[in-house]
Amino acid sequence: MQKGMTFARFCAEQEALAGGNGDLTTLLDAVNAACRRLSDLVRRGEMAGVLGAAGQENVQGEEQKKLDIIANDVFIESTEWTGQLAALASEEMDNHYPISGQFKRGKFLMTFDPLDGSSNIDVNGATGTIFSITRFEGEGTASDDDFLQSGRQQVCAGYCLYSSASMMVITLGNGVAGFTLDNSIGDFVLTHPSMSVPAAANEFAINAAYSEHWQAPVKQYINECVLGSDGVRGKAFNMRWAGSMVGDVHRILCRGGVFLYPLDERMIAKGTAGKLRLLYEANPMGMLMEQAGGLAHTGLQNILDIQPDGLHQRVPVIMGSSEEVERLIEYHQSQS
Ligand code: P6P
Repeated sequence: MQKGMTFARFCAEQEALAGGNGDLTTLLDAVNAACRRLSDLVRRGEMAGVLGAAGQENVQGEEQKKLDIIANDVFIESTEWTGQLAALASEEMDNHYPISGQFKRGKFLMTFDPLDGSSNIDVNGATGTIFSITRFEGEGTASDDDFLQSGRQQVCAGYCLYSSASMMVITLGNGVAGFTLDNSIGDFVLTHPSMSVPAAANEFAINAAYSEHWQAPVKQYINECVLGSDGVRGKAFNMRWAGSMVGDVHRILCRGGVFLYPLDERMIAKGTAGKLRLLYEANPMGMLMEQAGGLAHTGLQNILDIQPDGLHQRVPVIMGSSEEVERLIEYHQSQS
């Protein structure tokens, strides 16, 4: 482990390498502080009185936990003052959050999922915060439409995983690095300097409760994995499903695998294109996967190439080890 390489120093060096002037590092320092505050709240849980339902739904129609709302407020409060943001948008807010008159506006837009996997919070399961940063190309105040940029436009993407350890994982377009929260100094230190997804895998992540609704390409892929050594794959597979995209993606970045939240017949009947959201789940995780040598796809299109049409647009998600994603793409394209 490179001694003394803190998150702040890493971001400053990476931004300088990309020709930046330090503004992005100023913003990421604030994201670091937000995630450290959230790590403490998640860790203290019931002792901090933050568990349980909030008694209301978000724009997605999902039951909000108290910590969903608290995390959203902490993230805004920790970053809006930096002078680096034009606006913020989150899973928990119907529309964007403009930077108000008291704070200087900046040239970045940030979308975030303040507490991904929050249904795990009351049972002490893995949760996380996901963030994605793009440039504000407009003049004056930002609008919802300014956020509608493809994943290729991201200047930075990352997450903070709250699990047995709290870890920050980030890319500024030059590979993926992981930092572990060292509580003895109260900061994230570099522990995984260059995260890389193995091309081959023997582990898949999908919610198998919905198997009857899957479309043929996904059914074929999963059935072949389940047949293991006796089937066409000729090797055994394992399954994991964390109930938190951050938890599953982190495991895949560490040891390979493929994560699927595909389009299914239920969604088609409801007229939706998936469960996971493009701007603050699929795009940031997709950038991290590609930067780590993996792939992120819908089965028919690379996720990072999608031109968004709404803040809360949902997309099918297949991401992880390149050989597995390529096989799923082939099944989708040959059956479409
Ligand atoms: P299900 C969490 O709500 C989330 O958005 C992702 O983090 C996670 O992968 C997925 O939904 C879990 O969905 O249908 O298994 O509860």
